[in-house]
Amino acid sequence: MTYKRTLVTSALPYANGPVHIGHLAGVYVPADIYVRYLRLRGQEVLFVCGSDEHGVPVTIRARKEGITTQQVVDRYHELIKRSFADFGISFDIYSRTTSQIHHQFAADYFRRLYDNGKFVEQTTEQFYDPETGEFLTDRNIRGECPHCHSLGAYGDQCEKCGSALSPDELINPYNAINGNKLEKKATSHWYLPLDQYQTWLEQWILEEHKEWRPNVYGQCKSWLDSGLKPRAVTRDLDWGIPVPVEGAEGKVLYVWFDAPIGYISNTKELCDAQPEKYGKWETWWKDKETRLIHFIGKDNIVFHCIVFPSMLKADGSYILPDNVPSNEFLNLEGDKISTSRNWAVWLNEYLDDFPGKQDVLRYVLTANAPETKDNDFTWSDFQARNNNELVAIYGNFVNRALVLTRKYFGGKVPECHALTEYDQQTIANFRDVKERLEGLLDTFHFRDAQKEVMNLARIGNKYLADTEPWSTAKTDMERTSTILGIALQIVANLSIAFEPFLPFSSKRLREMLRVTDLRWEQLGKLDLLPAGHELGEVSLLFEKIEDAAVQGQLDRLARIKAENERLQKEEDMKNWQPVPVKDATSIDDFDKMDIRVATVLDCQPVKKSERLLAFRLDDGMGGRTILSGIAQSYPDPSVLIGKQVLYIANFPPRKMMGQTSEGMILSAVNADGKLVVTTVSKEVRNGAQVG
Ligand code: B3M
Ligand code: ZN
Repeated sequence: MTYKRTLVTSALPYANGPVHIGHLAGVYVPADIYVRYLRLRGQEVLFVCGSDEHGVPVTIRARKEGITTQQVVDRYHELIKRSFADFGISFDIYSRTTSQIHHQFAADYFRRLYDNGKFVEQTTEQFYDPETGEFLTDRNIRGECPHCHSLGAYGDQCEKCGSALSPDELINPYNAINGNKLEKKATSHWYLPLDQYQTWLEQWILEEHKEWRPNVYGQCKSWLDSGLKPRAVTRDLDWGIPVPVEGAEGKVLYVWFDAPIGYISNTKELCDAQPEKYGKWETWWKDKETRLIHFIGKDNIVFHCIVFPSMLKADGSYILPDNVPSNEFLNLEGDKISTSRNWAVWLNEYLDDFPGKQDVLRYVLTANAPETKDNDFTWSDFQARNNNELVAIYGNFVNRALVLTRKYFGGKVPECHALTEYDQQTIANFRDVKERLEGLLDTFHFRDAQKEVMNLARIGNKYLADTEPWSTAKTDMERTSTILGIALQIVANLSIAFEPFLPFSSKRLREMLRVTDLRWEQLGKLDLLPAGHELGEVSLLFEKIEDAAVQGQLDRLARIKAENERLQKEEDMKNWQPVPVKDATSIDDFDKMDIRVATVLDCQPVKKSERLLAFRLDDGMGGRTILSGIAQSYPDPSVLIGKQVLYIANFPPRKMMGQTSEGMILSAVNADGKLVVTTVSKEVRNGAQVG
């Protein structure tokens, strides 16, 4: 299929906090590289995004800060918009889902599907806070995890053990906002019957889009294999787009119904405002000669590959996404990036600490892009890639070529004379560079594409190092002229090839070369700068990043980690509720248990186990070993050596990880979910019985 134009969307970031490096790496830098590349090729492109301002995350932030939700989204919409602009994310429009245009467009979209009978209405029992009269969404319900008994598990997931949960599984569920106990109450909502789109989705995705990234295709396949179920598209909330149906007061459109429609309403907003430049919005969303590409993070795959396409299919007049190049997640110094835990590098703060270094971050995030698996951002790697690649290879090569041309040829591009074998070999590297890069960029392999371009800089840098124009200048100016002539043509190629990745330094380089109209089609040619062309002022493209700057960032993260641990402990203690007492037992039952005291002679982690510690005990009866699953609670088990502990002596011996465990150490489950070994209040004989 050939397309006349490309419509690129990037996920609408929640307006509940600033944007961080994970957003850039996962979604926005890849999308911007792609759009800049298509524009550079002269193609018709529209790049659409905006703030996602409904949904629970923004209301949680508002409650936390004691301000209105509108104040939260107003603050973060502006901050996010400015951050994206600061990093050269070149949207044609960055709008927002609290706009009047979007509210109207999304409500009309819902109503059209409703009138055409595309929804089913269902009544279900939901968790409800009788005191506030509110129904609660999964993220606003917390309780004890049934798996690891952590007390702060959310209604959709336990962050301690990672288990996916539903609110009904939680023990003692409570309202995360005020701690109130919850009840169940009937409520009715409209559902998009995804099961009715199962067959069509299996054909459209699994048969017609085998080219989608394996992580995307695989996730869609597992959703389809598990069988699609109807999905609620409305919620009992007071923040969102009111459901445009009589009798639906107090209900709003589910955020994941309205947000993707934001892509369309933002397009309409732009086209209605500048029809002469962008034409009609329907051309972008309904004309089959438009190619639609969604850039997202992996947690949004089901919404962009299954839910939103089903919404578009239900309407019937829209085009469907041709590809959804989703990235995996970027971690920070080995830990998951988290807005709520402030475990992030915020874009606005990065620029305070590294002013003018947008391209450095763009480069490092692309070099480490989590395109097929989660990846990790470390400050040491950030410094290394800047100093060893951008400064030492690309920057050094450009600076040498320009400075030497100024020194020996008055800043004018010199003639190329007879070429040596080595010159020919160097030039040969550029012959198919355009096709190589197009092959990578057209298939969203931005990490490999950037590496390819940096290789070209490496070739240029090596060419100067090998030919040493600073030496030939002493004896052979003709040779020097050819060397620098070739080097400058390579520099001109780099100003084109790096443009999608490093727009800021590419712009500066074009100014130094005093060229404005280099086009993608010219890539690979080594006649871009005519002999005699006068170059501009020279300055360093990149500068070294010192250890102190990196240490400052690591110190900041250490402070955040310590603060998070303090807050988590506080939160656990505040929310702690003892689990209900078990059913009545009897003294006879208790007497069957033989609990004894023993001294810990040694305590070591068990190899290949993340949970087990091996206790070697002096039990006053010849000694024994007991394996206990408390390793996560005792990172340094040696603290237990010498302590007297309580254990059950008459459990049958059990083989575990190649060792025999004779009994069970008794531990208490603390409020933070950690296990604390029980002991005696003063020394007693080993072997003493506990009653
Ligand atoms: N607001 C972003 C997220 O899940 C979500 C994307 C909406 S795109 C329509 O982090
Ligand atoms: Zn858990």
